[in-house]
Amino acid sequence: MASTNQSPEYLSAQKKYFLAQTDGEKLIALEEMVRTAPKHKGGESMRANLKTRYKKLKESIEVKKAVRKKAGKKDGIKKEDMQAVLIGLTNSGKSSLLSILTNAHPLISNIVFTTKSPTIGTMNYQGASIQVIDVPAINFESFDSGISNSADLLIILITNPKEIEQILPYLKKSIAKKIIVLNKIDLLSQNDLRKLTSHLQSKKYDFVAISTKTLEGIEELKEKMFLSFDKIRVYTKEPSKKPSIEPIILDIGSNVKDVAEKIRKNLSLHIKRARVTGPSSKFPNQIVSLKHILRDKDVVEFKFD
Ligand SMILES: Nc1nc2c(ncn2[C@@H]2O[C@H](COP(=O)(O)OP(=O)(O)OP(=O)(O)O)[C@@H](O)[C@H]2O)c(=O)[nH]1
Ligand SMILES: [Mg+2]
Repeated sequence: MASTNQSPEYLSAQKKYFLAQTDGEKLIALEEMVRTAPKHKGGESMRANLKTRYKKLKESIEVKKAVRKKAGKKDGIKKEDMQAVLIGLTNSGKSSLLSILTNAHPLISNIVFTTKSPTIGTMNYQGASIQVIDVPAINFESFDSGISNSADLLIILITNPKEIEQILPYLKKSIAKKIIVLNKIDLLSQNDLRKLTSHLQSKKYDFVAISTKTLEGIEELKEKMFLSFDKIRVYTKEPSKKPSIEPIILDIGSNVKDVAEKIRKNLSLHIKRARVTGPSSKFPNQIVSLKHILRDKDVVEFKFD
């Protein structure tokens, strides 16, 4: 382009183009460049080139707009009490993990950027219902940072620790807890796995090593996910009967009264006596007051009047 004589108007448009911060500004500048480009015969190819660039940019802006519009619909995703979002580069195994953790059936493929829009699944874990969302790869154009900014938990899927540095810059606005998940460990030698694990340990990451193929590490991941939401599982029982299989899920810091109220409103008014066995009790079957603060995996025995 430098070989053609250019007008001051063209040069000023070109400057605007290089200084443009957004695609929109770039498009305006390009349009000005097309308009002010030399009209003489020697400028033909340059004009054609500028027109192509203009057309391509316009198309890409339109595509991005359409994608954003669609992604905006994710605001229609009803955010559940416990929500986890799967984050990672393409092919890290996000959709594979969603299909294992939940009832959802997302598209899984080794073709890059398979997932184009969010897919939601529900993970039932020991009585807790956790919403898990599979989203497009973090560096894909339809990735919507709104979703990672509002999530409670981000599961960062990687196949190599180097990917963490690529991913974290996209998550600067996120206040969510983060669990690093090293996937595809079935493809690693014992030695490589040991090396990667000790590297992640040395960085003090909260991490789990898994394989969606062999299911190694999946139970550990589920437990970590549950614990990250700051909830507790409390099992209830009646005198001389076995504890319930399904726990009651409560916020950390909940007490005996909260358990009864969660079962049924005003039920706490009918408690004659409560006993606790578990992490919060000094000894098994400790008689406690309604204000006794419970811990994860406590068993509470109620006697009602
Ligand atoms: N060997 C092995 N392959 C896996 C594992 N997890 C996923 N894969 C494969 O990796 C490829 C990509 O998996 P996806 O789950 O589609 O990856 P993704 O992160 O959703 O990719 P995008 O949607 O493109 O962002 C597929 O061919 C999977 O079968 C694993 O643990 N071990
Ligand atoms: Mg996917």
